[in-house]
Amino acid sequence: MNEYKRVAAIHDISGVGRCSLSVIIPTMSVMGIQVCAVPTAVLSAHTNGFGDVVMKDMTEYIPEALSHYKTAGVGFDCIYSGFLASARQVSLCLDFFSAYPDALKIVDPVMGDNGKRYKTYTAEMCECMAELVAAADVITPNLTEASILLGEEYPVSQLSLSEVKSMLVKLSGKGPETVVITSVPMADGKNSNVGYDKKNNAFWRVTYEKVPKHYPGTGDLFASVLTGGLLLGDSLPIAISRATSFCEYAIKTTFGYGTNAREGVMLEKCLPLLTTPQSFMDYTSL
Ligand code: PXL
Repeated sequence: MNEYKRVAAIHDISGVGRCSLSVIIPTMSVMGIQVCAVPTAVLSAHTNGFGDVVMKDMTEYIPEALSHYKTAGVGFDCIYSGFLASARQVSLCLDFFSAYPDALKIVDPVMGDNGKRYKTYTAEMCECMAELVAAADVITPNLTEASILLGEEYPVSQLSLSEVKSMLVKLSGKGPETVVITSVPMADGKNSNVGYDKKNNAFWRVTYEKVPKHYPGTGDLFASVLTGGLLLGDSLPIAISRATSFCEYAIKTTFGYGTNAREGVMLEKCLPLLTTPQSFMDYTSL
């Protein structure tokens, strides 16, 4: 038994721009969760606004790290995968899942945003991501990633309740018990993060106010707080509510300062909120 919940976070580390492990480690740490980084790539910056970034692929490192953890008897309560640097890394994540069958398996199928694939994601990698999704307990795609996984066009208009429910059910049909889709513009004009719990056939929605600026890394922030919440015992709607509320706070704090969006959200200023006791009940059942 670990004194603190321990998570293996299989994600990249981007030096500049506040995303991936640079966000995941501090966020989950202040929530009282130990994060063990398994870097999939090391980048000078994220790929959204800094031009030609330097990227070193860490594919060869991952199986050696896993082998070491097995030899050393290191256990994990959760395996959380995110940005991958090669198609082979999908099977390496699956090896982590197999090595820790009791761990909660969270897959953030990082592939794109705003209707577009990230520069480093090939069509082959997107196809392989479906295999990882099939093995997950929980997945957290944004609307772009949900569309890629379903082989559908990115929706050009706002979504009705039944369209959103249908996407959630189709995604869970690929394997995961729990699906959370983020950044969904809905037909009533409210932007929402929506969740589905297949076992209880329950649908949840948490709305938020959007600002006219897009900050990279907020999907990683959302998945970190959601994962942290679930590991600390939150129900699904409360975890979605906690993650939505913190992302909204971080985005609005940052927006007020007018900083360049490529720098991501001002996490340093916002993290203390996660250490204070708060109540979350900002969800509706659909
Ligand atoms: O936040 C997602 C993400 C993660 N890792 C890298 C990225 C991005 C989004 O741009 O570029 C390297």
